[in-house]
Amino acid sequence: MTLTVGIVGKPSSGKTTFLNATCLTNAKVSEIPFTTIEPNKGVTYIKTDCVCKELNVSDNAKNSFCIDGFRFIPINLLDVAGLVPDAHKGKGLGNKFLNDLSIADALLHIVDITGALDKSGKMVSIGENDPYEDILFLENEIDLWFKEIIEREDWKRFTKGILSEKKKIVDALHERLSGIKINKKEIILALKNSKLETKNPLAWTAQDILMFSKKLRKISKPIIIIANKIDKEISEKNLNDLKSKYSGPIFPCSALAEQVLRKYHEDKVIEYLPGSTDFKILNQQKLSSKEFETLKKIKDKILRPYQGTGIQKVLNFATFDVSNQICVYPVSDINTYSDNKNNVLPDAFLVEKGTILRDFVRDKIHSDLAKNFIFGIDARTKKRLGENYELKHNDIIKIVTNK
Ligand SMILES: Nc1nc2c(ncn2[C@@H]2O[C@H](COP(=O)(O)OP(=O)(O)OP(=O)(O)O)[C@@H](O)[C@H]2O)c(=O)[nH]1
Ligand SMILES: [Mg+2]
Repeated sequence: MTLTVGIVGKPSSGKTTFLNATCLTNAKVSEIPFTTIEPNKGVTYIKTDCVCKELNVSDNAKNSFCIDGFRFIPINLLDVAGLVPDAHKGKGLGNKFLNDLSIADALLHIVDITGALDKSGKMVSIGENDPYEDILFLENEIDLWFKEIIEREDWKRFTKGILSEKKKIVDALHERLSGIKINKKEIILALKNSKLETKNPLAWTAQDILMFSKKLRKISKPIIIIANKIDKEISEKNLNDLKSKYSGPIFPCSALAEQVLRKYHEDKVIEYLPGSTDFKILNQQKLSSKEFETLKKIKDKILRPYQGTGIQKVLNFATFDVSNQICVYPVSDINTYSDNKNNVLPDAFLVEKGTILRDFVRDKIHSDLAKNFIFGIDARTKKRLGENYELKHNDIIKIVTNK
């Protein structure tokens, strides 16, 4: 399954702008809170050094694309309605729409770093809202969403059922949580992290259930913090304030700047590769002096000091660092690195670190092929790889079957 990243945050923080900028979609954006109600979906690309550089070949990418030696591999993005404090009690749009995020592997929290929006997304004077509080309330709402799914107001009945049917707690929880893309490994780890492995589920207190929900949420839907609207005057100061309160990684970002750059690139006015710290003007005549000034400002105030608009950086972080993905290139010919139609390095797949060759063939190549699978060959070393071989980042592999 393709990696899916969900976009969350309070109303008007810039979630849809982020989606539109990176997926080149046209979903509705406005400064009025709760513009988005139904989720918006898009496809975007993570950027990684392509193996074509190392092999010194020119490639013919098919399931992805390759520009200047960078391979861009698709992932899914999902933008949902804004979340406000006490959404779990029905405030704002409530939290029913969180179910839209069930398939997400990680969450991007778009924080309005200008501090000019209150918790419900209404405009207030600049700096009046503390972005740190936004981080806290949003995390809490997501954790409570997990808690609701886990206990469903019938914890006693649920746990009694486990005991009488002699089901294991892991299996019972897995059944309950299967709808939000959670596996048994994650449940076992969350039980361990909340020190509830050996405690009788019947005796779990409300505090225990909440602790377990928090640990499981952290493991299965980790939240990455984005300080959006970094283009505004006040943002740098607010970012530094936030860094002094919040110790985790924070990605400064301007969704708006990315959108402007991508639009001019599409129109062939500039050449801009997502994730770059610069762009090239191709056709200055098409730019009014005001537009030229805007682009100059983006370069001087965002691209240079922040090393890009922040969007590509955070997508890569969500994919490689948080979701532990690696990149694998299957080929048919180990000498030319091509498929059977002479396409060189046609496909690049993202798989989770720790994936073994047999599962890769079944899930990414073809489930039928997996039945006839005999072994793999490492195209670099020409060595045979067994079905339990653990894939490594940038492996180039031929799959050998008995058909
Ligand atoms: N200056 C600046 N404005 C931005 C940026 N990103 C979004 N905005 C503005 O913020 C406002 C809200 O943007 P949206 O993308 O609709 O926000 P949202 O989070 O999807 O809002 P809801 O759908 O209502 O929850 C719009 O006026 C955007 O133009 C940014 O990076 N910089
Ligand atoms: Mg929106």
